[in-house]
Formats: sequence, C-alpha cells, structure tokens
Amino acid sequence: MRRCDELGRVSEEEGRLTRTFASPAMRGANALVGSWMRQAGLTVREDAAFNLIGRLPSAERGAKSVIIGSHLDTVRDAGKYDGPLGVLIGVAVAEKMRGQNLPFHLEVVGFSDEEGVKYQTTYLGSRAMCGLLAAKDLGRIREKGIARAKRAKREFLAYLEAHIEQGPVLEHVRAPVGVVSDIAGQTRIRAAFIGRAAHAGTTPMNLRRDALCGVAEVVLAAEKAGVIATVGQCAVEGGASNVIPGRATFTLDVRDVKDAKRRAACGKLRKIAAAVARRRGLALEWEIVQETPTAPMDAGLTSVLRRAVGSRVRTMASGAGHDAAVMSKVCPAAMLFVRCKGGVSHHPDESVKESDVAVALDVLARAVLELAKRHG
Ligand code: HGY
Ligand code: MN
Ligand code: MN
Repeated sequence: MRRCDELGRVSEEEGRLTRTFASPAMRGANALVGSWMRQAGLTVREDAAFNLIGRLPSAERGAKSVIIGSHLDTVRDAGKYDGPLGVLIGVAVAEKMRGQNLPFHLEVVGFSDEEGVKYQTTYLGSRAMCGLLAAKDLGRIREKGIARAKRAKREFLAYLEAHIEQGPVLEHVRAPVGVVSDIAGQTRIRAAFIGRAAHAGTTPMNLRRDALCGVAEVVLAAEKAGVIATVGQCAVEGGASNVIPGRATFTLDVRDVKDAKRRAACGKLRKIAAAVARRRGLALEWEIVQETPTAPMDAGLTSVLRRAVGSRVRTMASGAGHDAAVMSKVCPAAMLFVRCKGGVSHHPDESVKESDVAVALDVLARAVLELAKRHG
C-alpha cells in the first residue's frame, strides 16, 4: 500500500496523477517498480515497448512463464490503484515465492499502455509483447520500434491479473474479491463535424452551420443507444466565445459484452451522425481507431482462482478493458477483482482496503502454488 502511495506521486502533471505511454514519468515509474522487483529477487528488464518485466527464474530447463501483470500507465487525473495495484501485488507474490523452486518462470509485468491516453489506442504494450500490433497501430504512433518486444507464444503458460473492480458490485455483495468471466469488447471512435466558423453576433440562428451542435446531437443519441457509450473528449478547433464552431472533434467509446450488439450500436450512431450532418449542412469524419472483441477468461485457470478464493466467490463480467483481454489470445488468462470504495475509478478518489488487498495477494499466491503442483 505504501508503494502504491509512492508510485502514485510519479506523474507528468503537477498536482495530479497522469502517466502516459513512453513519457518520462512512465520511465520513472518503471525505474521505481523495477527497484522493488530487484529487492524481491527478480531479474528486471524493460522491453522495446516500454513494458517492465521482472522474472523469478525457474531452475527447470525449457521452463515456460506464468505472468502476473497489469499496467503502469494511467488516465489523466487518475487514481493510484487502477493498474499499479495489480503489478505491485505481483511483486509481493513473487517475493513470497522465492526459494519455492517453481517449475515455471514467475514473471511480473507492468504493461506500458493499457489506457491508450496518448494515441487513443489501447493495449499497445501487451499487444506488442504478444505480437498482435496491427500495421495501423504502428502507423499511428511515433515509437516505431515497439514491435521488437514480441515474444513467442510458446513461452507463456498462464496469465493472472489482479485489478480493482472499478464498479460497485463487490462492495454491494460485501465480498473482498471476485473473479472475472469476460472482458467486455470495446470500440474507440474518433470523429469530427465540419461546418463554417462565422460571427456569433451577426449570423442568424437558421443560417448557421454549427459543428458543435452536431456533436451535441450525437452525444445525446449515444446516451440512448442501448449500450455503454461515452463521449469522453470534445474540442472546438481554434474556437472563441464570439465565433460559431467551424470544426468540432470528439471521441466515442462504446462497450458491450455482446460484440454484435456493440457493432450494431456503432453502426446506428454513425447513421445518426450522418443524418445530423446532412440536416445541418455539415461534413462528418468518422474513424474507428480501435475495436477489441469481448474476451472470455479461461475456464480452467479461473477455476484455479475460484478454488484459491474458497467458498462463495462472485463471478462477474468486466465492463472495463484489461491487458488480460490481449493475453487471453496467447495463453490461458484469468482475472481477480478487488473491491474498491464506491466503485470509483479513473478518479483520484479511487481507494481500496488493505485487508482486501491482503486477500487478493493470498489468493494469487495460492493460485501460483496450485499451478506449480499441476505443472511440476
Ligand atoms: O478503458 C478501459 O476500460 C480501461 O480502463 N482502459
Ligand atoms: Mn486498468
Ligand atoms: Mn483504467
């Protein structure tokens, strides 16, 4: 918990926590967490995608790796547990495993870009490590060398991630932890309406081509689209209080556990936006920056977690994305949720109880020992 506090002060912005892909603050976070990994007896390296990788090596020849991971990047004005808690629990578990002669390397990974704040992409770090980057992604980013982080699929035995729930369910059912069934798919869209800037005082209301009014209609349509939809960013380019917005850009984030429903909702919203553009005499730009399908967690590995938790463990879908969604493409992946106060996340008020974190640490340690028994 003290480490979460200390790491929570490594930020690229004054007075609030923001750490974005490949920034100096991210390198600082890697250096700090790397020092804790070394103290725990791990070898430490940073890969070409700025992922931090600690390893408790196995003595077994040809050993594969069990990874406990999460992300070290954050959203803007973030809480200090979304991501880092899962990495630091991994370091603590590895510390407990020293001298256990595990039949696999135990790795702790701090991924470098789960939130995707810098480029609106997500999972740059984990997708680079799994060799799942698309050419489009590399075209969108400055750090072209990250594809060199690719590791062979055969190296991975299993992936475990502990993460705050970022929702109110565990608090509601009074459970310290829960396990995740699926990670909801998400579509990240970047769009713009283009109208005509004009004088705010002399242009009659019925003769305007106001780009921001177009955005406003789409925001309200998204609210009623029947899926989880959010316009998180919106900007008038140039812009002044006495100028009618000529160009307005916005982002649209759409989620649903059912991929067909999510895709249909995105199609419907695009049609609505096009109709708004026609009616208001605007042009529309609409780009799907990234689409990630719903990722079911591995049933076998999840049952290892469930057994490690013990009686009456809550299973739930995750509305939030996690690196486990990517890791599930290359090896069995499972997630443990930790109760968080009021379900608050992506906000500095994010908080967890030390006793719940202790439960999560204990559950992951048991799960690692169970895997050691099975693969020994
Ligand atoms: O957006 C998400 O779901 C995650 O916090 N990156
Ligand atoms: Mn997260
Ligand atoms: Mn997050």
